[in-house]
Amino acid sequence: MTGPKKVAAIHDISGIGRCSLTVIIPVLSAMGVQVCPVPTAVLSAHTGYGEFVMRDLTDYIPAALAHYKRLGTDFDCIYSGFLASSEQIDHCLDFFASFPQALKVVDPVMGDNGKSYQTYTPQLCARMSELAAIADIITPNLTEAAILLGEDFPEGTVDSAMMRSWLVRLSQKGPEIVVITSVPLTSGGICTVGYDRRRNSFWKIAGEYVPISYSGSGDMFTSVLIGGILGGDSLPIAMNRAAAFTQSTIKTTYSYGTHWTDGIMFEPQLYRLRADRELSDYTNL
Ligand code: PXL
Repeated sequence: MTGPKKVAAIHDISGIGRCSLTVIIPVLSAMGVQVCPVPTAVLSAHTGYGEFVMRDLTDYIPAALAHYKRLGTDFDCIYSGFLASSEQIDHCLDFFASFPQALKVVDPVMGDNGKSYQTYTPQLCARMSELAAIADIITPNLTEAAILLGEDFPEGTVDSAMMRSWLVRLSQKGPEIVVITSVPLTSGGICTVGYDRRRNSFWKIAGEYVPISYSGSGDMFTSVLIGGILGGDSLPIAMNRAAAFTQSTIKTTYSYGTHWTDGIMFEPQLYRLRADRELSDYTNL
């Protein structure tokens, strides 16, 4: 009887390349969740293109927050992602603090494949841990997990014991739930691993290796995860839902042979987010 859940999404909007808000809005909307975008920057194309036009919206965020407070707006979830400046960390902290009832999700977007994104300064990366510390849920990929822990990016495969230790160490920084994506486990495939501190439970979703990493895959994963959790999923079911949809859209994209910068081709599959399906492909980690 309360209508759709409402998420404030603090991310950039990039004109081409399918990532951040151009993925988050359709995915969460398809899952019956209302997205209220709080853009951190407008880019002609995501940073993976190398050349792009960018307008930093650092001043916009506190002004929008002040407006929402005057209106008495409420959100069920605040979800932050790609940031354009280290001052935006302070603005996100204010945003999260202003809606204490909301689920706090931080995707600590900083890099992929062992490298940080072009616009991410060492200062911005260093401050990302302040946001992770106040979150309920964080969803780093393996590169971002390494940066948050001050570890080197692991080359080659990693074992389950090491991932359990990384999950616990990340959770000790604050968040009750930690999910790490794009993990090449020694047991095979590219896996998603998760930890729920309250239950002391570790989860793994096994995934197939696809030899290209499309932009927007992380935004897709976290959006479906949030849609699942707001809809009442347990953590392993939400991880299963998010990993299965992301994997299937990655395989759709791969079949067309498009360039990775074109991003994850989700449009043909969007309708499937509304379909009921059995989700039992998780195991203990
Ligand atoms: O998907 C992460 C992301 C979001 N926004 C911008 C990016 C990237 C990754 O490259 O460049 C602008």
